[in-house]
This record gives sequence, structure tokens and C-alpha cells, in this order.
Amino acid sequence: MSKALDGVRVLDFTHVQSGPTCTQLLAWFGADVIKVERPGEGDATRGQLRDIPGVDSLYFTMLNHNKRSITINTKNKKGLAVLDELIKTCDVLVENFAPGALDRMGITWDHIQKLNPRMIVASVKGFGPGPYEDCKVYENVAQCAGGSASTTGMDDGLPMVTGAQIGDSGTGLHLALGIVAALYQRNTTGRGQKVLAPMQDAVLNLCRVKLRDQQRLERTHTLHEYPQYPDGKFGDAVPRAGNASGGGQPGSILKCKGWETDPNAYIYFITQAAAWPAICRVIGEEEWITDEAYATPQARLLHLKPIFRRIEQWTMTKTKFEAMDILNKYDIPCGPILSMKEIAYEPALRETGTVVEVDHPTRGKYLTVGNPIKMSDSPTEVTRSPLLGEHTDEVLAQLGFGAADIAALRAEGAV
Ligand code: CAO
Repeated sequence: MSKALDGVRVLDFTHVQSGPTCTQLLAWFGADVIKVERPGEGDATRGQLRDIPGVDSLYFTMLNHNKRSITINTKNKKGLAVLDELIKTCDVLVENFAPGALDRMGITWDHIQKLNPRMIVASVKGFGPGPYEDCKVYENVAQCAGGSASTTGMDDGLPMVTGAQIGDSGTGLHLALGIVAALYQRNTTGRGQKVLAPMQDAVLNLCRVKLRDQQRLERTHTLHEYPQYPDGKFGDAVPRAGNASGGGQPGSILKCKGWETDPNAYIYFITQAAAWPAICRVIGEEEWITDEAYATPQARLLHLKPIFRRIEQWTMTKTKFEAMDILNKYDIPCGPILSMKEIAYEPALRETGTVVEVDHPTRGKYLTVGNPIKMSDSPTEVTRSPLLGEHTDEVLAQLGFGAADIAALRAEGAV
């Protein structure tokens, strides 16, 4: 079967996490992704967080599936000339170097335009234009600068970063969308364009609801869905909301049977207005259906803490999975707190290709997260990440280099 991005060639000049997330998605949609790496070392993540000595780390393998790897030394003139050949024949260049690194290599926008005016040049940077545009940025810096950390954590605790890599993988997702849109626009303009996804902006986009709440707070000086209401105080900025949903349907994390010993024996429980009568029946508080203090969503906002305490008395009598089974029968929105171990062995996720077992020549079998986006006419088969420079000869031959040229380039340290 064909793939959505069949025929699209991507010069993948990315490293670490944000850029590779983007190019891995493009590869899963069918693009030919050629990852350019420094000879000898490659992407720094090949050697980071290693669990097997001398073998590409899971950090690297899990972000670089379905790609080819070519080594090119861009600090070598002949290496740069090879890169120029790739620029001429690719549709997209994706990079996430520190600000200015690409220009210092001589790969400026003007240079690329001269070689290939149809090329789309897509970049992740920590920040857009402004006071921090020259800064190097990693995941947690973006979470802090994008408004996530100040709005995450318990209401009386420190700002908190989240385990979800919204700065890196979140920005990679944004960039992939920008690239696909630019490819589409090129059909009518015939031109490439620059696509920039700053990590701060991507995190802020994902924290959009908190900027909503900032403005609500400035107007009304209170946020009724937050744990600070009704007894606590609000300052002038959106506070951390603990595990409250903070949205139109109040929710909370509640203990389930076994919580004393199992750190993940919890369920997220949402008191959706439509499900309120069913919730009252399940927990044995039928009078709350008509009691004025509880009958409407507005009235309940004054009593969320005691309401969730009462619901928790019920959830503590069930395992999270028993609670799920019962609550789902009544369309009460809820979700178990799943550990990574539970997710790794969940058969349904294996069946949909969201958790995939991959075989690797030096590592052996390992688990990875497959393509979370499912397309009926463009299925994804996850193939292993390339070894460093595994496809150097193959890519060079496709660019027209003969065996003797390749040997000469290698002898000079250009590839
Ligand atoms: N051959 C020769 N040199 C190469 C090369 C190659 N194939 N590929 C890269 N290099 C060189 C670059 O030219 C650069 O050299 P100069 O500094 O002399 O110009 C050098 O490698 C290092 O690039 P870098 O500054 O991007 O790398 P770093 O490890 O110091 O910084 C990071 C890493 C992520 C902080 C930085 O790249 C960055 O801020 N990127 C943008 C934001 C981003 O994507 N962050 C997410 C990272 S994932 O958590």
C-alpha cells in the first residue's frame, strides 16, 4: 500500500529529541528520511542513558525508527559539498541545532535557496525572536518558559515539570504539522519556505487553557474550579491546581483498593454534569440528585472537596479496574492511573501498533511507541533505527558518487 508522504525526501539534520520526533513521524508517513550525523560520534543520544555497553541507547533507537543514517563532517569542505548535493535533491531540511549553528556551517537560507528554491527549511529553536532567541534550550527549560511549570504541581508546592515531553516531542509534533502544511502550499506556489517551531511557543500552545484562566482570574479574581476555591486565596497569576481538572467538568485523582502499597492504585474521576445522577446512585447518595446543595454544577463547585472525599470512600472499596468497569456501565468518565509497566504489557495497545516490539541487530528486541496517528490508507510499519552511517555508501551512490569517490571522501574524513 502507498504511504501519505511517498516521494518526499527529508534531509534530517536533527539531534536529541525534539527534531528526531518530527522526522520520525514524517518517516512513518512514508517520507525517505536521511539522517545526517557527525562521523565517529553521531547523534549524542546514541551514547546517552545506555543500558547496554557499546550499543545504541533506547533514547536514540526510540526516536529514530524508519530512517537512514549517513555520516557527513560538515566542518570539512568536501563534506559540505556532499551536503549541498543532498540539499539539491531533498524536499525538506529539518534541524534543531543551537541558534546560529546552521549559519556558521555556511548553510544559510540564501545558500539553500540558490541550490534548491523548493526546499522547506524547518527548525526547532528554544525561543522565537526576542530576549532569549540565542539561548540553548532543553525540555524542562521550555516547560518552565512556556507556562507549564508555574501551573503544574500541588497548590501549596513548588512549580513542577511533567513527565510528558511537551517541550521536545510536543514541539516536534508542531513542526511536523508545519512541514506538511508547507509541502501542501508548495503545490501552488512552487516555492519552499522557512518553518519555525519555538519550544516556548509550542508549550504555551499546549497550556492555552491556563492563559484562558489568567484572563478569567483578572476579571473575576477567583477560579471556582480550582482547589483554592472556596476557602483559599488567589493571587494575581493562575495558581497550580494540583490534580483538579480546572475545566468545566470537575475531576480529581482518587485512591483505589491497594493504594497503601501500590503507588498507582488510583483513578481519575470526573463528575461530568450529565453523569451526576448515576454517580450519586453508584456511591449510594441518591438524595444528592435533588438536594439543592449538590443538584446543579454551580452548587457543587462550593463542595467539591467533600464530594470527592465521599466518592473516594467508594473507589477505595474497588481496584482501579473494578471501578472502571462499574463506572463505564453508567457512562461516568474516568481513567485508571496506569504505570509504564501496565502500559508496556497492555494487549490492546500492542494490537493497535501503539506499543511495538522491534528487533535491532546489536540490541535485540525492545519495546517502542509506534505511530500514535492512525491513517486508513497509510499504515505504519515501524522498522529499527539505523546504525551510525549504515547508509552512507547507499545514499552517496544514489547521489551519483562512485566507489572510488566514496573511498576518497572517507579517507579525507569528509564522511
Ligand atoms: N559535522 C560536524 N559538525 C557538526 C555536525 C556534523 N555532522 N553536526 C553538528 N555539528 C556541530 C555544529 O556545527 C555545532 O558547531 P559550532 O557550535 O562550532 O557551530 C556543534 O556541532 C554543536 O551544535 P549544537 O550547539 O546544536 O549542540 P549542543 O550539544 O551544544 O546543544 C542543544 C544541544 C539541544 C541545547 C542545542 O542544539 C539547541 O538549543 N537546539 C535547539 C533547541 C532544541 O531543539 N532543544 C531540544 C533538545 S532535545 O532535549
